[in-house]
Amino acid sequence: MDLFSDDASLVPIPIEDGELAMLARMPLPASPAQVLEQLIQETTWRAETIVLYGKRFLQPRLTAWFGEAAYTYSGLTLAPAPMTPLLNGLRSTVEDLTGHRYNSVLLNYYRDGADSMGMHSDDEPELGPAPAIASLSLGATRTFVLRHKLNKRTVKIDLRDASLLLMAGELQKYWLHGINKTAKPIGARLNLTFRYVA
Ligand SMILES: O=C(O)CCC(=O)C(=O)O
Ligand SMILES: [Mn+2]
Repeated sequence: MDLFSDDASLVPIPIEDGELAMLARMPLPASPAQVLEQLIQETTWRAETIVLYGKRFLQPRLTAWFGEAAYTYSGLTLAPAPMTPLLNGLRSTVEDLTGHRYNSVLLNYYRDGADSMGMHSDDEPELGPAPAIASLSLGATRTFVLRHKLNKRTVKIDLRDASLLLMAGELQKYWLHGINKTAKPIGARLNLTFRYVA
């Protein structure tokens, strides 16, 4: 499958029961490495505790939530920070490229291959029934895994430096997604998911 295009338009990725589209390299205000470094430096990162089966665990990654409203997921409420000029600029490029509006962004910082995100859907009620979620990746390539909730089919997509992935339609209703750990010696990765929270 050819997911790469020279112009700045997203290429649809054929998938049943949802919509996916990808831009191999999103235009950025500086080099991807510079944007990654600035975001890592200027963000107040949090190591959140989650409760699973009555036990407390530290999430295997660092996070930060920017936008107007607080956000609740997995029983965790993230207090919002105002968007920085850099994040506002990225948001406006992502809005132009995807044709959707976003008022919030969740930053996930995967420090190395031991950091991960469990399989989940972004299906919180405040995102609406068919949310458009735009995911910008910076740094080390990680494999984005999708698993269909009914037919259990698995789709894997490499999310490379500066790539933009749009999840839309009924994708969150029918599919789980996540980032597995990897034993490969890899560096840091940042992922920014732009969302519209009602
Ligand atoms: O890191 C990624 O690519 C996935 C992030 C994600 O699924 C989320 O923030 O909900
Ligand atoms: Mn997600």
